[in-house]
Amino acid sequence: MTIQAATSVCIIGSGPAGLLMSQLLANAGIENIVIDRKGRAYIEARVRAGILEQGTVSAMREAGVADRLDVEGIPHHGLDLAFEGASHHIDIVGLTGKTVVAYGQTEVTKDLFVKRTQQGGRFYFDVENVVLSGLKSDRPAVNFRHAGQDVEISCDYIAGCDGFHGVSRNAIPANVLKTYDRVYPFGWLGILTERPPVSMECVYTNHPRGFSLCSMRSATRSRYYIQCDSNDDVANWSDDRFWDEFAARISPDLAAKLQTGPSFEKSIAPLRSFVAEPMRYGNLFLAGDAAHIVPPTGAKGLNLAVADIRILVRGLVERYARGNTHHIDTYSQKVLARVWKVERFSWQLSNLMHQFPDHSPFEKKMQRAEFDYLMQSEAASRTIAENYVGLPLD
Ligand code: FAS
Ligand code: PHB
Repeated sequence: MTIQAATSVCIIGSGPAGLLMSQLLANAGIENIVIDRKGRAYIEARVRAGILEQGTVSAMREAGVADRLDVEGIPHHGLDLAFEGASHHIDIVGLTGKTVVAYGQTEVTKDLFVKRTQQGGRFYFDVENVVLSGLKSDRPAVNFRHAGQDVEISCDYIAGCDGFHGVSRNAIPANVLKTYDRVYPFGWLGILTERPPVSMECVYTNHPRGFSLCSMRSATRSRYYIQCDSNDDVANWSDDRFWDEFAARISPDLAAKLQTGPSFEKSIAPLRSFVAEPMRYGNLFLAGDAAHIVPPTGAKGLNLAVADIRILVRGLVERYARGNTHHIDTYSQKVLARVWKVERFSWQLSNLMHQFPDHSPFEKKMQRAEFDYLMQSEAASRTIAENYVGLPLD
C-alpha cells in the first residue's frame, strides 16, 4: 500500500537551497513538502561554506531567520590576496559599498530548520529510492521509501535541491540535458579549530608550496584551508602536519601570530566547475548544487544556491498569487545567465590563486602578471570586489 500525499511544491533536498525555498514559499502561503535522504542532525553537522553575500543575508532576513546571523555574523570590509610574498588588500566596501558576512553554512541550516520546525514544516527524512515522474504533466509525482513504506507525493512542481549527487538532474532526459565540467587537479583540505583566527578577514595566498586560505567562523573559531592533491586522504594529515604546512604557506607575520590547536573537523573537498542546462524541464526546476558547482575559491557555492532560490520563489509567488507564469517560464534562461558569470569568477580566481602541477613557465608568468596588474589597477580590484560581494540578481 502506498501512502499518498499532496502539496503544491515538492522540494527534494533540505540543504540551504531546499530549506530556504521551503521557508520563503511558506511565508508566501505556498504549501510545500521537503524530503531528504539524510536526517536533520547529519545535514546540520556538514561543515561547508562560510561567507555570505549581502543578497544571502537579505534572503535570510526575508525568510525571518536572520536574528542570530545579525548578531553573530562577522562583516568583512575587504579581503587579502597574497602571491609570492606580495600582498594586495581589496577594499570591498570602498570599491562597492558592500560587505560580506562570515557565518557558517552549518548555522544557516540550523536557523532554517528551527524556523521550519516552529512553523510546522512538512519533512520526510532518511528517504530512499527517490523517483520523479510525470515531469511534463500538470501533476508530477515523487515516489520514495520512508520508514519501510512506499510514499507518493503529487504536486504542481518539483524543486530539485538535492545537490551534486542527487537524482533530480538526471531525471532530465539525456537528450535534453547538457553538462559542462572542469575538474581541477587539486582539492582543499579544511579544518576547524577553537582558536582565534590569525585575521578577521579572509587571506587567500598563492604560495609556491600551494594555495592556503585563512578564514573564520567567529572571533574564537578559525577555518583554514590548504590546497592538496585531489586524491589525497585526510588520514594522511595529522593536525601537526597540517599546522606545519599551513604555517609554511602564509606570510611570516601571520605565521608569527598563528594559534594552533586540535582540529574538531577536518575534510578534503574536491574542486570542480560544473553546470547543467537547462535548469527547468517540464515542472521540475533545478536549484543550487543540483545544477552547478563552483570551486570554493570565490566563496560562491552557497550564495549561488540562494540566488537561484530567490529567483525561483519570486516566479512561483507570481504564478500562485497572480497566475502569471512569466518568471517561472524564464527561470532557466535567467538564472543560467547569472550562474555562468559566477562560474567565470570562481574559475578565474582559482586559476590565479593555485599552484597547477602542469603549468608551463609561461603560465606561471601569466599568473604573476595578472597579480601584478591587480596590484596596480583599481579597475582590476573593482572587478574582483564586485564579484566577491555578489552580482545583482537581475
Ligand atoms: P547541498 O548539497 O547542501 O544539499 C543537498 C541535500 O540534498 C542534502 O541534504 C542531501 O542529503 C540531499 N539529497 C541528495 N540526494 C538526495 C536524494 N536522492 N533524495 C533526497 N535528498 C537528497 N561553498 C562555499 O561557498 N564555500 C565553501 O567553503 C564550500 N565548501 C564546500 C565543501 C564541500 C565538501 C562541499 C560538498 C561543498 C562546499 N561548498 C562550499 C558548496 C556548498 O556550500 C554548496 O554550494 C551548498 O551546500 C549548496 O547547497 P544545496 O544546493 O542546498 O546542496
Ligand atoms: C570558509 O570560511 O569556509 C570560506 C571562506 C572563503 C572561501 C571559501 C570558504 O572562498
